[in-house]
Amino acid sequence: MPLVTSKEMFKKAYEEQYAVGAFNVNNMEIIQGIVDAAKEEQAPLILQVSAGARKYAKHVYLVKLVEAALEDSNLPICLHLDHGEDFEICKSCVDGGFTSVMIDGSKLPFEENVKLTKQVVDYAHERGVVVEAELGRLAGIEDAISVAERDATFTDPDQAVEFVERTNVDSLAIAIGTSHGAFKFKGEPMLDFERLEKITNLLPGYPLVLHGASTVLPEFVELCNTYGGNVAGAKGVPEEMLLRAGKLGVCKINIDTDLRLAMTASIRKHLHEHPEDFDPRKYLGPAREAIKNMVKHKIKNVLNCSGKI
Ligand code: PH4
Ligand code: ZN
Repeated sequence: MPLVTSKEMFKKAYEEQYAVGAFNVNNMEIIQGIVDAAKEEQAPLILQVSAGARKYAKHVYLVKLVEAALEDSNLPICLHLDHGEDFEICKSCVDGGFTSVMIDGSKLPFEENVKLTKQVVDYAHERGVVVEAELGRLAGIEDAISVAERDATFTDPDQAVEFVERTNVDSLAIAIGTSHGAFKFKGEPMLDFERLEKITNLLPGYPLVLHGASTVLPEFVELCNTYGGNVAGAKGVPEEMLLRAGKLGVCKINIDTDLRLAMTASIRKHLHEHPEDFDPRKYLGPAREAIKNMVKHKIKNVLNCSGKI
């Protein structure tokens, strides 16, 4: 089965009110853990590569590993560039076998974001590749944040419509209160669902994307901390909020931190219990299994996309 774009995945996800998981990949064990989980669950899958992952593992290694995963799993998989910051990296991934790229112009003024996104869309569409863009800046909602501050940071619904119309971009990442990493909220977790509903109503049928969507499950924080780590106070997006978002037009949910926590907790625990081990397979094998279990949990309890291939 060749790589696919996310077009059909998102169409079905939108209609059936679930989300597809987009998991970040950096090495073979992470890819294998994710793909094995999706295979067992018969779930659609997006594997995404950041600029940092490309630098760490090299483009060609990641593409070849994903090709191996396709052959091994026979699943429809979309290979996506996460947070491409300029035209050049997007072009390099389009030319280098990816089926989807993100151009992240969210830090730019609106007009510049439109221009850059349009440039990438034109290049990618001519070559059969789909594009994700971002509008608004990711930031957690703090109890003290004012409506004016929220309006200045989060995605403006009317601007989202104008942005999509002018760029013809295939999906849009929006800011409604999620943020990257393990420390998303200082107080109670909160997302701006009112804003999400407005955007969905103004863009019916259009796939939205949620970045920074790890839940940071307490048991993994505790596991990390028990074996010498320090992620005290980490807090993520509650699972019921993500399920709700999946019913409101969010078709792609990005998860990276939860995989990092699961993998690191497993390695810490193994080395603590087996200080005599120095064969990497002894700790990377269980770490791969931990990734697999985490992804299965996400597919069943957060994305609701089991059996949706
Ligand atoms: N991402 C992951 C970004 C990873 O440079 P890098 O490889 O560290 O980038 O785009 C997410 O949205 C992940 O969200 P999460 O932190 O809540 O898992
Ligand atoms: Zn992101």
